[in-house]
Amino acid sequence: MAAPYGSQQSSVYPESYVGFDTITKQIEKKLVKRGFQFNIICVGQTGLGKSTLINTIFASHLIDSKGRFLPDEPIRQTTEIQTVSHTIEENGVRLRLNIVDTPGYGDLINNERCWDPIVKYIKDQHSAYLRKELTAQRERYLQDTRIHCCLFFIQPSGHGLKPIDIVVLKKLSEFVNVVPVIAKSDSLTLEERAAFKERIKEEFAFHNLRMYPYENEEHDQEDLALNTSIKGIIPFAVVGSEKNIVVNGKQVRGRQNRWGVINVEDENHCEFVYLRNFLTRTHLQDLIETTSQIHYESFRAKQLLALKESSAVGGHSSRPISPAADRELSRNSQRMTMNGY
Ligand SMILES: Nc1nc2c(ncn2[C@@H]2O[C@H](COP(=O)(O)OP(=O)(O)OP(=O)(O)O)[C@@H](O)[C@H]2O)c(=O)[nH]1
Ligand SMILES: [Mg+2]
Repeated sequence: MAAPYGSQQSSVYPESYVGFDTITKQIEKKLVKRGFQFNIICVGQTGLGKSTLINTIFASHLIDSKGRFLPDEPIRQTTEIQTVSHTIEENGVRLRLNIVDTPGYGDLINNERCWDPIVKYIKDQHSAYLRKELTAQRERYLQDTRIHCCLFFIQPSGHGLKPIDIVVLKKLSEFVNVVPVIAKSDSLTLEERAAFKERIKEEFAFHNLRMYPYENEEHDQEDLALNTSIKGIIPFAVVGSEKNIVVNGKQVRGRQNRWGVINVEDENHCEFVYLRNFLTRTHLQDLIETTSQIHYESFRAKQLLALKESSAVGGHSSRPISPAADRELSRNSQRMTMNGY
């Protein structure tokens, strides 16, 4: 609320001032109080640095990656889907960031349907939200575990996408906003990186793979310009590291090689900072909104339609709304049986 009743002074507010322009402040205050939740999932073939990048984003050792700190340590590998959460606060705004780490796929003898658990996990979050939404006495504010962004890791081969990646990307992009990243991009020269990006984009177009951000009629000039510039960078060429290294007396997150240091946060070395800005500064709200309005909406519509059809076909178990509705329902199901549905 802007000011207590009776405290407005005529010298401050003109006669004609009604005060509905404070609605933006009122909404902001309510939203800030509630806080925000943002859910990301990392998907890709095994050993591409998913767990390491999550660590880099959180800048602390929260998830075990395959990286070894001592030579005789055994190799660590992500073996199950696991979530790491952090609540970040900036100027009074609370953001709960959940990053879901997934086991890498593609290193088994039979890789058929090895991506199923990941796709199922994403769908399950939609189902859980739908179930909560449909309960008779639903909560005022539903906890949102739906995945807002899927970071898809591409091997820095320089050649193009692997057949398995194309299959997985096709599946994922039906349900979630997919943002591709080139993993371990320190292995590519600048020219190789630029050529690889172009090749990957051509493959997306050729295989009709819909990557985020999407075209949207509601976008104004500013949104369009922002998306055009971000599409020029995607797939982000990233480098991850779990270590801090001292460069010129300053601690930086980086990778020490025989010939020097790669500073993860240096824009001349890799595009990690662009990815972080994209996720937290420029597209956070749009990723959440697109999940809810496009992916969840289409999932919801399909589920409810299937539910309606199954109750229309088999449907005397559910209680009719009224005798007339019941007669209509049985007429419809008779008609459907006669038509061979
Ligand atoms: N050169 C280079 N190596 C990296 C990078 N990121 C991670 N690594 C190394 O790659 C190895 C695998 O990293 P992980 O983060 O465990 O990979 P992952 O994708 O989580 O592996 P899975 O859990 O098996 O799917 C480790 O030795 C990391 O130190 C990178 O950006 N560049
Ligand atoms: Mg891992």
